[in-house]
Amino acid sequence: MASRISLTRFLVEQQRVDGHIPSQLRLLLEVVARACKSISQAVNKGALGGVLGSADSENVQGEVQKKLDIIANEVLIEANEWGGHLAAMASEEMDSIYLVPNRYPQGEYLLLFDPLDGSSNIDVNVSIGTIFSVLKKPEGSPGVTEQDFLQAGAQQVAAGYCVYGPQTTLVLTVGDGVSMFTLDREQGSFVLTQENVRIPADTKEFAINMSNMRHWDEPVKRYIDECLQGKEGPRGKDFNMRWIASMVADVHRILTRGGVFMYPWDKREPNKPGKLRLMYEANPMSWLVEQAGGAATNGRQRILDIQPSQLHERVSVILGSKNEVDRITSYHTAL
Ligand code: P6P
Repeated sequence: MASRISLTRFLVEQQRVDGHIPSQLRLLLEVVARACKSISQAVNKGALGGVLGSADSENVQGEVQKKLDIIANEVLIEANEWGGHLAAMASEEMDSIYLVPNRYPQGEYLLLFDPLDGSSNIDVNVSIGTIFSVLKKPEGSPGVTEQDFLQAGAQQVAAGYCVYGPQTTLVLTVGDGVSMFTLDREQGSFVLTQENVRIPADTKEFAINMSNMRHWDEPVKRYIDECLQGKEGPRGKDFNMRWIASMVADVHRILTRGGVFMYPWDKREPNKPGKLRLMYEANPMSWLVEQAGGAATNGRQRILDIQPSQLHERVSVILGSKNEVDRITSYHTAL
C-alpha cells in the first residue's frame, strides 16, 4: 500500500503551491495538531487518568466546567504561546483574550478555540472534539485587543476540528477545500485519509434536539414537521434523525455523508440569538461546510457574513447539505 501523506508533508506542499499558506500559518497548524494529539491522549485515558467529572468551576458561559475542559484549554495555551506565530488567543473557557506573554515573540495570527466541545458527553464515552479558527491580526494595531478578534467568519485563514471518537481525526481547511487526517497512533502522526471532501446537496437526515420542539419558531417547526410526514408528506421521502449533542461529531457525520444540523433560536431564552457561539463554533464549522460544498446560515443570513460585536456572542445555526439549508432559510425569509 502506498505510504500515506503526513499532515506535515500536506502542509509543506500547500505552502509550496504558490505560497498558499505562509510558513507561520503552517507552523501554527502543526502546533495545533500536536496539541490535539495530547488532548486525544488525555481523553482516551478516561477514568484511568482521573480526568473525568466536573472541575467544580464555571466558565464564562456560566456552564460547569469538566476537568477535561480545563486540561484541553491549558494544553492549547501552553502549546501555542511560545512559537512566535500568534499575537493572542481566545477560548470558550476564558472570559477575556489571552495575550502571548512578552517573553515570547509576537506573531501575526489570532487563534480561537472551543478546547473541548460536547463536554456533556465526556463521562459517557461519546465522541467529543476541539474546534479552532485562525484569523490574521489587523495591520497597524500595535497591541492586541478583543476588538481585533471581532472579524466576520469570512476573514478566517484556517479552520478545523479534531474529533476524539473511535478514531482521532483532524479536519482542516485553509480555503482550498476540506481534508481529513486520521491519527496513526503507531507512528504518532496524523495522516491524510480524505481530501476534497464534498457534502451531497440533498439528504434524508436531520440533526436537532427534538426535546425543544415546543420552543421553536414557526419556520423550524414547519421544516421538521414536513420531514416527519415522510413519503406521504410534501417532501415525498422518509427522513432519519440523529442528535449526538456534540457539534463536532454531528458535523463530522454531515461532512462524511451529508445531512443538516440545526441549533436554532428558541423561546427558552428569547434574548439570546441561539445556544452555539459564533466565533469559535459556528464560524469554523460554517467555513468547513461551505468549503465542502454545503451551506450555513442563521436562518436569514450567511453565518460567515455576520459581523460579531462580542467575543462570546451566540448565533442560531443551520448548516449542511445545501439544498436543505436553502429550503430552511427560505422558510425563514418568506415570513
Ligand atoms: P443540547 C455541546 O454542549 C454543544 O455546545 C454542541 O456541541 C452541541 O451540538 C449542543 O451544545 C448540544 O446542546 O441542548 O442538545 O445539550
